[in-house]
Amino acid sequence: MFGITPSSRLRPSPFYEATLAEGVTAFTTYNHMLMPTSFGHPEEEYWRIINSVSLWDVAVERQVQLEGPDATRLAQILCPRDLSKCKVGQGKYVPLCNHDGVLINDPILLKLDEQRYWLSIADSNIWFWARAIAAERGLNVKVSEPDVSPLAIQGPKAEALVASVFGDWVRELKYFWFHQTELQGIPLVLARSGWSKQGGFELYLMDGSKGTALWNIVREAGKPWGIGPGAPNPCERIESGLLSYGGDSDDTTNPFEVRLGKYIDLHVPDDVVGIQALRRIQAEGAKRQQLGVMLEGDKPTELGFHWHAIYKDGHRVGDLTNCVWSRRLNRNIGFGLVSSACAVDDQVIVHKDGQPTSARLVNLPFI
Ligand code: THG
Repeated sequence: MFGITPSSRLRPSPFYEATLAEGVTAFTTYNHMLMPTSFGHPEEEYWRIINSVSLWDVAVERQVQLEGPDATRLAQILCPRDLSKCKVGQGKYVPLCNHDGVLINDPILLKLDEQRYWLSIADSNIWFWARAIAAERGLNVKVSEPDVSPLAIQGPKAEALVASVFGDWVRELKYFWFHQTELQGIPLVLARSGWSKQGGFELYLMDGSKGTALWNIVREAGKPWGIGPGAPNPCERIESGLLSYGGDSDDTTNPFEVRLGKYIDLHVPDDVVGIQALRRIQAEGAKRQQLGVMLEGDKPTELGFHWHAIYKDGHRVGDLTNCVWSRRLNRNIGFGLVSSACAVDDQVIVHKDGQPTSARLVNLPFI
């Protein structure tokens, strides 16, 4: 389509050379970096995640490190989820909100030490945010972005592969928990996590010069299980009901609207950013909700990646925030951000360029 002009603002992933060698055919931008999205075989790449094991360059999930005497204080001030029982070695999914209770990121928080945390962020600048909040609150904490780059191993065969490389102890690792370890001298954090519901692990590479080496070790070890290159998959994640921050949310979306209310603890201290607004929103009841949308018709439709208006009984009730052809359901499916007055089984109309398509609201996840 077009080229990309290199610049020092476009930061390279340590796995860039390895993905080029694998034949990467498309990238997206995320956190001022390029993330591979396709290796030219979409169908094969999808079934690899569902049936075997897939290797993803997700170095774009940058780590915002909080370190120092007030790191725990800052982590809690930034996160409207109770972190008081979070243990070293544990990770937690945390919706970050601004002062109005609007979702501004949905990272995984990793507690590395009593005084050191990583926020493994989605696509928005939390480094600026954390520094500003720390400075305004007069906290003694260093906020930085260390040389850390996640490599995801996802799919039902991921555990067997990772156990063959690191040992059987990985089978005991609980969801989002992690261990600092190394592989042939390559320092890394190994976590059970990843943006799919097919199971898997993430290796947080802690030496950016070793990206190709790490990729090749995992690639070689994965051969018996049919490993191949892949990327976070829009079809799998929509079938599985995983949220894409910035894709399924806008600058007014709060966590209650997009099924993240279970990660909000309203009893956290009053100085947690956004908690007062979240208490108010919860008391008043969220005005929108996220439901599945199943479109009529059994042929893939090109709805693209823009939001599309949803109507019910002639009134606009919300938006279809994404839409994809489900290879397992043989239907076009997506997420609707719709009025709280809507309900599962409602018949609705999705409008695209004036073209109406009938659809039904359903529970999430689809599968
Ligand atoms: N890997 C790493 N960091 C990340 C992502 C990642 N940061 C940004 C983004 N992706 C975070 N988004 C999610 C969202 C959901 C989940 C994982 C990453 C997830 N959710 C489960 C669910 O919703 O069912 C379980 C959550 C729970 O109950 O605690 O797994 O991919 N490093």
